[in-house]
Amino acid sequence: MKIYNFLNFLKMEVKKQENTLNLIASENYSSINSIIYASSSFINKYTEGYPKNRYYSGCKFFDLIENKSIIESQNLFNVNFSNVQPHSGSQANYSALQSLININDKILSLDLKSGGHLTHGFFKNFSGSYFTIINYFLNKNNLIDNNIINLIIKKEKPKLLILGYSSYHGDLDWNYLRKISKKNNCYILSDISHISGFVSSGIYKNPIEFSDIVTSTTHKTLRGIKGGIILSNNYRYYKKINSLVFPGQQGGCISNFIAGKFFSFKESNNFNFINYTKQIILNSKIMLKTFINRGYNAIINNTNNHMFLISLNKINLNSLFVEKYLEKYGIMLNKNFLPKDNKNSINPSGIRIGLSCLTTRKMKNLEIELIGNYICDIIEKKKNNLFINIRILCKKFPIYK
Ligand code: DSN
Repeated sequence: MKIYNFLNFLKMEVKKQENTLNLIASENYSSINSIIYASSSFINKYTEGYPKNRYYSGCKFFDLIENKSIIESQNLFNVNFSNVQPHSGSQANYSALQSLININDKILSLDLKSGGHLTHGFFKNFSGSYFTIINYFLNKNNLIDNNIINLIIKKEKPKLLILGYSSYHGDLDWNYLRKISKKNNCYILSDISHISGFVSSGIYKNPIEFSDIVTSTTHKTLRGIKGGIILSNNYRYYKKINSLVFPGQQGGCISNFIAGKFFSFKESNNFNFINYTKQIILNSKIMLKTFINRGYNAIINNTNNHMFLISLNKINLNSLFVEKYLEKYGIMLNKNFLPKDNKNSINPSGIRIGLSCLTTRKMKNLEIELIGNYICDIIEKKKNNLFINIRILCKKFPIYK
């Protein structure tokens, strides 16, 4: 029997990450400091409860860390209350939804194929089984349309509207949607998992102003350690959120990851991070333009965030093949549903492209355009000698120096 050496797995993963151009929109690279905190001795500590109110002894140093993490996240998002304990974005949504509404209440959310998320009402997810879900869809220009949402809210009277998406690269009028929701006694939960880096850096208007609760992951454009957070300005919701996270849903929090989150909140709160997030959007626009110039169809011909969707329908390419074929060359992206997609999730009609990782590697205009053309050349089978060019590029722009 072959004996595997665990250290080799680790080395192979590190090598793969360094040698791969990563365009997966939900990923990014945490900083070394956040990783050091996340793998610190807090890993050994059980910390059920909240600061100064724990179910185990010996939490006094972790209390300091969790308090710091809470304060850093509150400063970063300019919000009164924050819970930093959710293990993930999904768990943040689980607790947030139940803080605002009751089982079987009606939720209005964007359909999954149009860019929504599993936790926004997919029938196999807790959200789809605990609540009554009605969906809104994109308009004929593949944009979120205030009038469509307005009409559904008036007709269906949902208790809660979910805003914030997994694969939508258009704009959203939070202000208007808040007004119509308020008029119809409908709460707003904003899931900013994908765009929280743009919110924290002030490039986007802060949805906390227009939402009852905001949830986010901490590891996408925010560039932190993997996990979730829940934010609110309302003390009553905050109390409910806390008890729904612990003991409602989770036992002990992942103490070491909360230490890692603390460091990443701190690192995101400075001028360099603002420039970094601006560059992500610029890179995203450049890459999208490269695809359009090469004759590809985008779902929307512009992007205001870190990602965009490309349709493979017209060029008759199979997204599963494209994903796997590019991986052989050292390029990672993911196959993705397109609005009104009639294919299945194993082989949907599009690909999703995200620019956070390449921007973290400090790549700019020249490299981004080059990589966009490489991708087109590879999938069109125009060139088969690009493997070495990709390796050289990766070497020139290491993730960790
Ligand atoms: N699947 C991830 C995303 O792309 O949004 C998060 O769950």
